[in-house]
Amino acid sequence: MGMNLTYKILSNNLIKGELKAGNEIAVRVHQTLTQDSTGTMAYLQLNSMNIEDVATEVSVAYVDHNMLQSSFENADDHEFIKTSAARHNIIFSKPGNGICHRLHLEKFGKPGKILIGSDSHTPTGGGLGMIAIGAGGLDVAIGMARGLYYLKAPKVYNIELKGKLQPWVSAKDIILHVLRKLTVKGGVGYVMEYTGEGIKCLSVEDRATITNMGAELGATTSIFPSDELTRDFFKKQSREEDFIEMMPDEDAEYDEKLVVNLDELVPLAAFPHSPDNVHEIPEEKIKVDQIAIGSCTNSSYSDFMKLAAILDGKKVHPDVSLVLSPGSSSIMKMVSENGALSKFIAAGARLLEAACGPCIGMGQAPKSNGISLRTFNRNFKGRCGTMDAGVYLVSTETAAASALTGYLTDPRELGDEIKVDFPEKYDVSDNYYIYPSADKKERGNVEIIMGPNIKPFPVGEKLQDSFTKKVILKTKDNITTDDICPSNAALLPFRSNIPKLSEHCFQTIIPDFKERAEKNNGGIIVGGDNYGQGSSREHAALLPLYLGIKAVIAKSFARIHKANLINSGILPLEFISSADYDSIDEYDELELTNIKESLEKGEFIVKNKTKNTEFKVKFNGSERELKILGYGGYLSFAMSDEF
Ligand code: MIC
Ligand code: SF4
Repeated sequence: MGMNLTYKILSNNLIKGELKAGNEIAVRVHQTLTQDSTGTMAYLQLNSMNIEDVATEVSVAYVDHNMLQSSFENADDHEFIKTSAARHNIIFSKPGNGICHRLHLEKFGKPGKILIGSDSHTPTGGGLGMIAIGAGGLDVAIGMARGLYYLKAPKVYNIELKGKLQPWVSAKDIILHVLRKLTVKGGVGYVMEYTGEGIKCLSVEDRATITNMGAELGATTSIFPSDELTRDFFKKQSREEDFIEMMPDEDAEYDEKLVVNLDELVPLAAFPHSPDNVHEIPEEKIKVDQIAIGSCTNSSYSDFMKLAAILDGKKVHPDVSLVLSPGSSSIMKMVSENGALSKFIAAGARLLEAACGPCIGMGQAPKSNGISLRTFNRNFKGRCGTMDAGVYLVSTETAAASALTGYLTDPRELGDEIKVDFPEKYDVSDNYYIYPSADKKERGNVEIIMGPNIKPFPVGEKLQDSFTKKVILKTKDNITTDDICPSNAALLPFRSNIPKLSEHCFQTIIPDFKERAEKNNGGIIVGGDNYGQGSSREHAALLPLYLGIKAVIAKSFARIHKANLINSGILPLEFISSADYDSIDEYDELELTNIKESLEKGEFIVKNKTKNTEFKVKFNGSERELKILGYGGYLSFAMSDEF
C-alpha cells in the first residue's frame, strides 16, 4: 500500500521516534509563526533561552489580534514583539498588514514544509500542501530555538471530495458539512487529508478556508495536495520557485474515510453556540442585526470580490450593520484599486482594518440578544463580546445575501451564479514587513523593550510525590479555552500580565474562580469530554498554574490544551469510568499519592477523602512528557542537560 501525503511529509522530516500512529515523534520545524496575543509569552520564553538567531528557515511575528490601542498595553506588547523579532532574526509584520494565517499563506508557506504556529488556526497553511500545526507558545518558542517539534504521530482521516460544488455553495459549506458529520471532537488524533476529483473546483483560497476550520474538528491539522492550482497560486503571488508538487500515492492508505458528494451539498450554517451545530438555512425567517465578513477563515481576495459582485448597486438592509475586515493589506490594496471598495461603501458597509477584529471580540460586540452572522470559525457563547447574542457561522455568499434581505438567507435565492475572476497577479508589495538586519552583530545589539504591562510568566514547581487538594470547579463537556481564559477587548491587553488576567479565569462559568483557588490554596479541576477545546492560548494553562491548580481530571482533553497543561507542569489525568466523574462534587477533597510511580505506570488511584471512596484515572503521555512534569514544566526541562 502507498503512503498518504501526511506521512510523506512527516517521514521526510522525522528527527526522533518511530513514525507510527500514537507514538511520540519529533519533526523538523522549517517555519514558525506567532501572533501578538500568544506571542508575548512565546518571546518572553524565547528570550529566556539565551539563544541568538532562530534555528528555522523562516520565522514571522505577526501583530493582528490586540489592535485596539485604548491604552498603552497593546502598543507596549507590539514594541516588545518587534524588538524581540529584530534581535532573533525574525520577520516582523506590522499591525495593519493583516491576519497571520492569510499573510503566511500569501508570502511564506511552502508545500512539503513543516510550520508550527502559536495559534490554533495555523493549519490554514495546509491549503498549500504543507503540514501546519497549531501549538502552545512554549512549543513554538522551543521550535524557534531548536528547530524541532514533538507531537503524537497522528492517524490520517481521508476526506474524499466527489463531484463539483453547485452554484452558491462554497468551501465553507464543505467544512460545515464535515463538522456536522464528525463534531468538534471528531478530528482529535487525526490529520484530515483531502483528496478526490472535487478538489479541482477549489482554489488555494477555498482550500485554506477548509484547512483553517479543520481546527474546529479538534484535528492535529488538515492538508490538501499541492497541484497545478497550487502552482498557479504561487505564480500569481510571484513566487513560483517556492512551488513543488506534493501528492499522496495513488494507493495511499488511510485510517478512516469520509466521502463528501459536492453535487449534493447545499448552503449551511452553524447555529449558536458551537461550530458543529450545523443546519441547512431554515425556511423560517431569522432576523439578523449584524453581519461580519472576514477572519482567517473567509477574508480572501475571492471572498471580497464575491461580496462586491453581490452588493453591486444594492443597499445593505436598514436593520443590518455589515462590517468588513479583509485578511491582508494586499487584499485591501487590490479591492481599492479595482473599484470593489467603492461598491462596499456605496452599499453602506462599515470598514475595519485588516485584522482579527470582531472574531476575537475586539470591537463590534452585537446588541443585547442580537443575532450576528459571521463568516468566521468559532461561535462559542460570549466570544463575540455579548453574552446573550447568538452567532451563526456562514459562507461569504450566505452572509452577503443576508445583508441585503435582513434575515438568514439561502444565497441560491439570488438567482444567477456570480463569477469572480482571479487577477493575473496578486499585489505583493510588502512595506508592512520589517526584515531583521542582515548583520548578526547588529541583531545582537538590539535592545528588547519591555513596557510596564509585561510581567514575567509563571514557572511550575518540581513535581511533588503526593498532594491533597479540593475540587474547586467541576465542568461539563466541551469546555473551551475561551471559558478558561476569556478574550475580549478589555482582557486581551493583559495577555502579557498573568497576575491581572488570572482575575478573569473561568469568568464565563463562575465569577469567583480566583477566590476559590486562593481560599483553598490552589486545587483540582474536574472536567468532562474534550476539555480545553478551541484556541492554542497557553494562558488557559498559565492562569490555572498561577492560581495553584495541580491537576485537571477530565473525561478527555483537546490536543493543544493537554500539551499546554503538561508544558506548565499541571497533571492532565483522564477518568477511566464516567461513573467516577458523576460521583465527584465540587469541594470534595482528593488525595493523590505515589505520583511519580503512577505517572510511569500510566495509572493512578485517587482517594476521595470527602466521600471515603477510591477511583482510578489514567495518564496518557510519553516519557518526555513525564520528564517535563518532573521538572515542573517544559522550559525548565528544555534548559536541562536531559533535553
Ligand atoms: C482564537 O481564534 O481563539 C485565537 C484568539 O486566535 C487563539 C489564540 C489566542 O487566544 O491568542 C487561537 O486560535 O489559538
Ligand atoms: Fe484571528 Fe479569529 Fe483567526 Fe483567531 S480565529 S486567528 S482571532 S481571525
